[in-house]
Amino acid sequence: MEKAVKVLFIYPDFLEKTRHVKNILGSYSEGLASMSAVLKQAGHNVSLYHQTYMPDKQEFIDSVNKHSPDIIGISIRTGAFSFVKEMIGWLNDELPDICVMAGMYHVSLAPQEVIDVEGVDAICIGEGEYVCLDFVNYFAEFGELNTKADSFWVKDSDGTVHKNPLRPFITDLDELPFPDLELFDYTNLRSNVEQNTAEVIVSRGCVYSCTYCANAELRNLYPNKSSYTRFRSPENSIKLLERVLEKDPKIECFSFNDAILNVDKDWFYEFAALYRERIGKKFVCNLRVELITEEMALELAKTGCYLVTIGLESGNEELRTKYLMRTMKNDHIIKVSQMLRKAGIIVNTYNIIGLPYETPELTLETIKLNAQMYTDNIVISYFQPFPNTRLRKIAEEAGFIDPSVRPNDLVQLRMPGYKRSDIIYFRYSFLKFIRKYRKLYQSYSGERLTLEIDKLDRKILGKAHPRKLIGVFRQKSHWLNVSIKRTASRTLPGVYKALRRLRDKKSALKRQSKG
Ligand code: B12
Ligand code: SF4
Repeated sequence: MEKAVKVLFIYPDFLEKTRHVKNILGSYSEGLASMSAVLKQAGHNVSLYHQTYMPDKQEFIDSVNKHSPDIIGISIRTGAFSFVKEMIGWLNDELPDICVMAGMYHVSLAPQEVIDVEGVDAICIGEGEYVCLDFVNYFAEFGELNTKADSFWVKDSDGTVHKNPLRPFITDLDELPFPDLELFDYTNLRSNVEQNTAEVIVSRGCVYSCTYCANAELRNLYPNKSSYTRFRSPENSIKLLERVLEKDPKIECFSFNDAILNVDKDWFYEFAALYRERIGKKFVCNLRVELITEEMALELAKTGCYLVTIGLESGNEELRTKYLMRTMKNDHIIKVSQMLRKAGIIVNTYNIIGLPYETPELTLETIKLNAQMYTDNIVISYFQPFPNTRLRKIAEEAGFIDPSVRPNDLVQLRMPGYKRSDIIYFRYSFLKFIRKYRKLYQSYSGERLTLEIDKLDRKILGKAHPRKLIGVFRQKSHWLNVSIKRTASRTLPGVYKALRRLRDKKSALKRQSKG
């Protein structure tokens, strides 16, 4: 290698709704930390511009200049694309000689859209570590961009784009160095500060093919896709966690960001035994209902798992099977939730609202399924038709994608059966309605239960109900609440954490008393 290259990663870590909020702490990105480790190992200089809000032009250019980079690498998720385009425009105006490369999901799924942006010199499709290293090494040696770099599309000086094939993904994750925790202001990441929790990931990929998920489509880009789901070995995973604890000894909990932590049962049991022996901290993870048995629930609890998140997405079996490619049955989902709660584990669900062909009646089914599961926490997302996903194509074919809708409008589809204002109303009433239906399931049974449920359905769906007005009000009070919590967690972190612990304890007691 001729000389060390200075690579500056830019991580737009803010959402449309928080782009002006300056007191938010940032989140961890395993992708950037992992690429940084590989580049640093080869002797390059890597730094990070971690953006927790959208800067103005001057602040942006000043921040970039502080690092005096040779290459800028921008991470682009779909929701950040419009902001990134603006920033690349600023680079193009003020610092046109710096090479700009981009990577991450939006780049992999909509490469043409990204390479077409004036000022983008190269894009990386799929996994970045070693292909990016080769790209940077070439730059170090020849002082120019390698137009033949694997997994890269590279623009040359006359604007021609060289599109190179994808290199197969890394099959043995143990070969990767541990992620570079020095890249971030690690101990000041949001989850570290607010919950003494470290975000970690010990696998890549997923075996399932949910139609809305960018992960499922990414697999299809690879020549070696049949082995797309990979884990670090149990021993290597434990070493990674030990490393994290050395870096931030006040960590009390791990949050596994892996798609599904127990997808390989043998791996999971071996890992769990080592975890109990050498880590012994609480943890939270994502699981698929099909893979949870009573034995697994007990093993999870014994190992320190106190919260599990399972994807429901929709409570309607037909919509789930036909459009989302998720074939689990509601009865089974309820049974699994009981097993987890019986083992003392908090049940969290992922829910999507505004899916293609969804109607207010179907959203009520999702709400009722949560009520029957006695979920303790929920995550609700508006449906986002990510580029190149199967569900986007379904929405396009149905005519639900209206080109006049702004890319950052939270409600993306326009469907005759579900008004935008109703989607917002249900989004902000979701939790309230779960509680209402849950009360009914607790208080009544048989015919009386059916009658009471019908009554509540009719009230919510009735024409006279001022849903639009209530939706706007609940949306505003939700964000006020979030902002108060955010301020409290910053100004009185001790009190904030103590209150959270108390809340968790209370809900654990509640779960135990209900069995
Ligand atoms: C962990 C995770 C999070 C974490 C961390 C986010 C992060 N930026 O890493 C948290 C909880 C903060 C999060 C939040 C959100 N997430 Co998220 N998240 C994931 C998850 C489960 C795993 C990502 C991961 O760590 N992969 C492993 C690492 C190693 O891979 P990687 O990050 O992709 O990086 C590799 C390549 O992409 C590439 N690369 C990445 N960046 C760059 C940059 C350059 C210059 C180059 C060359 C290469 C390169 O090289 C890396 C190393 O191989 C994925 C789903 C999944 N199972 O993959 C969703 C996913 C990425 N999230 C998604 C979304 C939508 C969100 C939210 C918008 C949700 C919300 N409404 O709040 C927010 C966005 C906040 C944010 N700051 O990004 C979508 C993104 C879809 C898209 N088309 O962009 C995904 C794909 C899930 C989905 N719904 O399909 N998320
Ligand atoms: S199980 Fe989760 S990560 Fe896997 S394809 Fe479905 S949504 Fe994506």
